[in-house]
Amino acid sequence: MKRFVLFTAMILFMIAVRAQRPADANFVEANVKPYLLPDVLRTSKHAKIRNKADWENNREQLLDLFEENIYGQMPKHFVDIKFSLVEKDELAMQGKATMKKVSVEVFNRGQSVKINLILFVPNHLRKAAPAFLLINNRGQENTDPTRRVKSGFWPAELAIDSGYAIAAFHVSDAAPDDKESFMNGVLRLYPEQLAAANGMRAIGAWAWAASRIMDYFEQDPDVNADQVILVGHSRGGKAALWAAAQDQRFASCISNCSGNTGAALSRRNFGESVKVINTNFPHWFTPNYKQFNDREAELPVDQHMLLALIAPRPLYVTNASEDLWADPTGTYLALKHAESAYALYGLSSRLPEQAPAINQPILNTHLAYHNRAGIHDLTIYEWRNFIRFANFHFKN
Ligand code: GTR
Repeated sequence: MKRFVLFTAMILFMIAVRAQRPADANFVEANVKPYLLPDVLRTSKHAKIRNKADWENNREQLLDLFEENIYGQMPKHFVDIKFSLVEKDELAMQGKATMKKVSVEVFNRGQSVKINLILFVPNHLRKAAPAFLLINNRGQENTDPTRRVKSGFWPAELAIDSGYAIAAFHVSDAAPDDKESFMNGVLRLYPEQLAAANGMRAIGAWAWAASRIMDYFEQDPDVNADQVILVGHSRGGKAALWAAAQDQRFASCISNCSGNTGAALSRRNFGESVKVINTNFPHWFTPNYKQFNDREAELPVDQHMLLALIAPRPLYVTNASEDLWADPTGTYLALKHAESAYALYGLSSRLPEQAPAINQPILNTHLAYHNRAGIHDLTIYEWRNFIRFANFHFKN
């Protein structure tokens, strides 16, 4: 009986996954049509960006283009924010770590929303710890505060042993990942967004929540708020990029297998397309984005410019070799095309012309990359490399 239920569930899951992948999606490199990317070093008025000052002057305009057309507005104002320590265990992980559960409650318009943070900090460090913050888009069990469940998605012990704090919040606190109920979170504080064609939606709300966790870190002496590395997988990786592009307090960003409207170029139209993502997940992006279904070339931006907005901070994007849906080649190219923004800060790139071989990470640089052998996932392989990357930037 149990087996039958499991088998049926698997078949239903496979049908659901298939349903999202239209027959006309392109998975053949030779079928990618020629495309022209907007130049990272030109303003929307086509003025040349020559140096760091020009770039920084144009930052807001570039962010506005992403807001207006893709991710929606990012409300900055709220009436109050309250941090409450809900639980603390100074002897977590056999005494190696201190576990804190913190509720971050934000008030606006007579409403409040609570983002629940789970945080482990290493006990052996005598100073504030650099920290990984994961935007958790999978099951809550992946970030089990009791550590009875251990998961490669968020290997807290590995981070602690390596001298990092590790934290997570669940996307459902900020915006349920569902087209009927996504508004039951952050958007209760900003109901006007729902009526706006450039209004915030779920991915924007997750990114907004990451910034509120940053507000908390800024006043927790156990965490080094100048060394917070924001991590997201897939849809969480899209939100991580958007959050880090907006909020320069994030010292670094890691976007894992984030694919379409994450780290992959939209104009290649390889794997998932803008139309497919807007159809399957209408609650992720702003209504304006739907105008670009089958019209990627008309977007005033492409995703390499979102990556460029992270400059000069260390950025790491990844792929998995079997995850063609997320377009590994288009992801690598987006990273390559972000190089010119980093160069304005005197940061030369170590990325070769062609993507590196599978399982050959490029780590000790501001633009890091790997393509792991296997399927769409966030695994211990990723985290071992994330820690090497973080050691290079924050421990040297
Ligand atoms: C897929 C979606 C992708 C990616 C992924 C995930 O169904 O098409 O854009 O976000 O979900 O979040 O795992």
